[in-house]
Amino acid sequence: MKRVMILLPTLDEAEGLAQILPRIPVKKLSMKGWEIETLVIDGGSEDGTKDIAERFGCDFMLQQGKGKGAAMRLGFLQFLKSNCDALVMFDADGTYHPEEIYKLLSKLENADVVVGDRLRGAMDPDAMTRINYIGNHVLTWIAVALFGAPMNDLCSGYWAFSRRTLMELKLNSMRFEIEAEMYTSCAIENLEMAHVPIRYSKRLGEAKLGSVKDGWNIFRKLLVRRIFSTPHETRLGEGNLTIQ
Ligand SMILES: Nc1nc2c(ncn2[C@@H]2O[C@H](COP(=O)(O)OP(=O)(O)O)[C@@H](O)[C@H]2O)c(=O)[nH]1
Ligand SMILES: [Mg+2]
Repeated sequence: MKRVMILLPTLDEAEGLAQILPRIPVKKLSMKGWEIETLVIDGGSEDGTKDIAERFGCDFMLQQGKGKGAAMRLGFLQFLKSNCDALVMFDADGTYHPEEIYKLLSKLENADVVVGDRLRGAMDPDAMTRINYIGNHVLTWIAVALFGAPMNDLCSGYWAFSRRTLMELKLNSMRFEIEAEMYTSCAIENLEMAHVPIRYSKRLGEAKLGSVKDGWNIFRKLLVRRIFSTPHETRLGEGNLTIQ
């Protein structure tokens, strides 16, 4: 059996977590040869997220400070300390469908990284605001123009990685620019990126991302990584966990 770590970032996501955890297809994955472990990295939720995570048998870690980017990097570091072979990450807000985990995992056999593609997938009509929809397309287009490597949906939160890939990534993002930096790092390391169309649904609970401010931060990250390809003295698994 191979092992996959499912990494879920949470900030007041009790409702979403309670909805997605029972839907993780444990049996199907086991039949396909995958054992799972689930790690929730929390940014200090005050709505009982921790209770839900523990009730469903997840490992739970409280990050220092806040930020999805810092949380994911902490999760990646935990993954590298574990004996898992692959990692699948997605948001815990009910937008992504745990039933599709195997779709990403199976594609990982022929690629280093697999990205769940919402923009060419099945997007529910109420899943994304118009400004976010346009912003996602524009940022994806800019990323490809700057880095060349194929990318269909830069800000997708549904990714699968092999262990070898995660060892290569060099990241220092604190917030929602983390996915853009994952892309730039994969492009710079010449890693093979594949896409699978996925379904995307309306989130449960309240959004933490501010469209304009976070869109700007993502754009800025792309520009910075075009000029300085790796973070200054920061490498995943070494000095990158200084969380302000
Ligand atoms: N650990 C942690 N998770 C966060 C933080 N901010 C957001 N998240 C989680 O990251 C995921 C994406 O956030 P969300 O508000 O849905 O942003 P969007 O999907 O990009 O619009 C959700 O599962 C959030 O609960 C944070 O500061 N720390
Ligand atoms: Mg979301």
